[in-house]
Amino acid sequence: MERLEGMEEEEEEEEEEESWEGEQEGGRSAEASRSRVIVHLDLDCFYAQVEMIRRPELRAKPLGVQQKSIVVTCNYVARNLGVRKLMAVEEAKEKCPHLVLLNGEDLTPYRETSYRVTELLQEMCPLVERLGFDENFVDVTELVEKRLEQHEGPEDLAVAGHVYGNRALDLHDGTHLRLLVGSHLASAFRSSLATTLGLSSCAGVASNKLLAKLVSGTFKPNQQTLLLPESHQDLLRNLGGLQKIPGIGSKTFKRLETLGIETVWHLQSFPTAVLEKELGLPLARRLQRLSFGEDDSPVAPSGPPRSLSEEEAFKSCSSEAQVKENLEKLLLNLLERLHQDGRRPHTLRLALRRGSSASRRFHRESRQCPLPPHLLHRFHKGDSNLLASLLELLLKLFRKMVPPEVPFRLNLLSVSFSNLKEPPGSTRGSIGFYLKEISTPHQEAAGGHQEASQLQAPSRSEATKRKRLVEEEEASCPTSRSSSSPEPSRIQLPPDVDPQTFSELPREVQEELVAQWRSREATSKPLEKPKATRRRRRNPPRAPEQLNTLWRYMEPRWEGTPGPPGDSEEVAEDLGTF
Ligand code: TTP
Ligand code: MG
Repeated sequence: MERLEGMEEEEEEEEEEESWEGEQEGGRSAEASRSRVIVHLDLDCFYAQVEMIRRPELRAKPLGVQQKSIVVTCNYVARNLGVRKLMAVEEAKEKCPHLVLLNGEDLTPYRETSYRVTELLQEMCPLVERLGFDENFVDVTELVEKRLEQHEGPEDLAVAGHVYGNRALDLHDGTHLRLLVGSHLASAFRSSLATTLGLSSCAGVASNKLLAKLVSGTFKPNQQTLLLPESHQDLLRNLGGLQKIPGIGSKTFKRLETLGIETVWHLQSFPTAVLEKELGLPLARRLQRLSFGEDDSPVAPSGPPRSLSEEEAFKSCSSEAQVKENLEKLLLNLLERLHQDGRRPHTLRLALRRGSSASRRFHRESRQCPLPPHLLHRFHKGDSNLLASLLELLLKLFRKMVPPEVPFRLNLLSVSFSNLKEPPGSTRGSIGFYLKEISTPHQEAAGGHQEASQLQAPSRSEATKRKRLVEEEEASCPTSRSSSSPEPSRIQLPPDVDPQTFSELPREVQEELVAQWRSREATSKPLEKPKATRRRRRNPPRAPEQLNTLWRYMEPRWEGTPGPPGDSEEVAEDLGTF
């Protein structure tokens, strides 16, 4: 990576191989993963469902959601009439002249609904990982075990939904039994999404993320499928193209094709030594494991997004005036979202994709820079010059990639704010804030700060959820451990803190809290009630969008195909001053 005057130059291959499969830390052993129960949920015709909720009179009509000249999705009424996802508008209208088309270029309603879905799932199970806008993984292993313990077996011996390949379950087999209970939980999740949010979904139940995702679309819409270990190979071999396997992107697919490997079966039976020689040991092993349906990757609970981004795809943008106009539009949306998020960005990034050359179809170039300190404190103050200053920075980044005298033709511009941090002095996102939220009713009443509705003792699931928030905060605000820190168990806790909750916190968090209380004592400043309590409770931590399997959204199937939905997950660094 080359540094240019405080900017980071970065060239990205958009369609990239995903670290789908678990070589990461925290991955479980193959033995343990066999006994897991994972549910994958995918909302039906997501954008179209959101539109039908907004306009119920359209439910029975064929409905498509249009971005530029593409129908990005359509409801199942339209699908029954031959319209397909990602069909050109022209073709969709030929298939279905009565198709109602709604513009879906403003992603706000989809994004908001998407977070509500994840939030609802998190209330039912703490281990939820978002994947894109309309998919979530839930690791229900522990819930299943608890249910089995409580009822000394499953409450209901019938599977909820389908069993892949229509296989019969053996109730003497522990794995079958756990998957059976998993199917009941999946059904409960789906019912809850339907009754609370009015959204229908499909689910897959299997022993790992890969298989749960692969099986969930077997019956659509509004259905679910359980996969028994005995059917793993059938599912994989019936997939068709290797590209259906998340983790095998088009680049890898092409490399495999040149080796004559086109199907799952080919990959499974290809001599390992040759594959290792051609692709290198890690990739070869990873691919072959995927081809056998092996995936140890844990369901990683999603935290708040690490960056917020907006992008615009177009047929052509070839003048600085157009660039400026587009950047301003993107910035306005981003500033609105930042305002809702409450954190402050420290890094600004611009990405673009040039239009013409076929060889650069998937290629984005980007530059980023740290936001200058004088701009940082102007966020969230309705500063009218902020937009102009940011625009100026973006244009400088733009000119680093496209020198003034060089003609250009772009088909995508993307702006993102990353390195998001709570503003100084904010208690909203501090770990202390979350800890205070889980204080006991008695203590809260004594403190007199909380609203009546919050004086209830938190339910177990709420407590778990909040505890997770504490952990997420900790993860995003690493603290250095001081060797001279006092033993947290020996310290005098402030009266508004529940000792039980405190004792359950990780040591680092305890130490940070102690440090906060000490400095509070030193300045004799009473703990203020966090002003944003209500908003934070309505908007729980947002999850990063997982781009790993979303590469397909970025592939410009047609000129002007819209870009990916969602916030990209990017790790940004400060790179000196701009
Ligand atoms: P999908 O889950 O692929 O599609 P879907 O939910 O509309 O339909 P299905 O019932 O088959 O699951 O994608 C989720 C949303 O993402 C979709 O509603 C529209 C959007 N999207 C894009 O913006 N670009 C794309 O290329 C695709 C495939 C989807
Ligand atoms: Mg979907």
